[in-house]
Amino acid sequence: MRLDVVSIFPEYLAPLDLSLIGKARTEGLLELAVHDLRSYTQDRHRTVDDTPYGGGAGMVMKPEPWAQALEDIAGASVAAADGAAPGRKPILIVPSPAGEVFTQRLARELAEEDHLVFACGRYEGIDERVLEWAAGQYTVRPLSLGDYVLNGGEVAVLAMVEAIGRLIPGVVGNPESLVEESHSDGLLEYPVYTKPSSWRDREVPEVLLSGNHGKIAKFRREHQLRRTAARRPDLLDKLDVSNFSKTERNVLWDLGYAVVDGRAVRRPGEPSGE
Ligand code: JF8
Repeated sequence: MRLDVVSIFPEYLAPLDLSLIGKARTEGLLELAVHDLRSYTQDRHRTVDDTPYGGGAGMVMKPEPWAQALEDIAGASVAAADGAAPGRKPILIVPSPAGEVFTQRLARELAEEDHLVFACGRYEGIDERVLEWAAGQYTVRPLSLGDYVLNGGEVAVLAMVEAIGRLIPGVVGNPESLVEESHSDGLLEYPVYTKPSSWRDREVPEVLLSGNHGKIAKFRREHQLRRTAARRPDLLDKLDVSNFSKTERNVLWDLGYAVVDGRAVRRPGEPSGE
């Protein structure tokens, strides 16, 4: 996979050279280039922003430096294909608080692509016409990390590249952890413990020391359900529980849920909590 990131703060993307992504890169699983948007300006002051039409606070990123950068990067993508079967358009990911929410499902989809380009905005964002124009050469995806406000796209790109990169075969050290992850799809993870078994008067749950793998699996499943009900009831509401076992349905019942038409629904008057 090829990744290009465009930013006015290329140093901000330095962590991508470290971590597991850095390793994947040196092993040739992933190609990454970070581009300074200012290198695509034409004026003496290397201007990337201007005042907003219609008024209002802050500045907006000018369209032309973006067009120069995105043309250059899409052109290099076509050249790299070098007459090979015409593939898919590269994906242009534009981090924005006004984007579709970036989820694990999206990370899995994007991990299948050949070429992702990330456009990091700053200030009040990028002139909207850039996104319209770029749709000629790219599949444009405005994406949000979540419902809170950052100062620019760089931190969002760090998170997205890590989430996508670790799904590329060979990038994660232990592929078993990916299998386990996809198993527990839609629920929070169970609590984990390590040595010592007794620490500051707190004991590791006895069942985890028992060596009884059936009981351990049941304990972990129960705690996944408890945590999810307590911390993320929105996830339980969306879950397809039609294939849940009697044991799992009993845990849901204890948590104040009944199973109706394959969905977990709150029983009236039942308190919630882990
Ligand atoms: C930005 C450019 C974001 N979840 C998120 N909150 N805020 C942002 C974000 C992204 C880009 C820019 N300000 C200027 C905020 C994402 N993704």
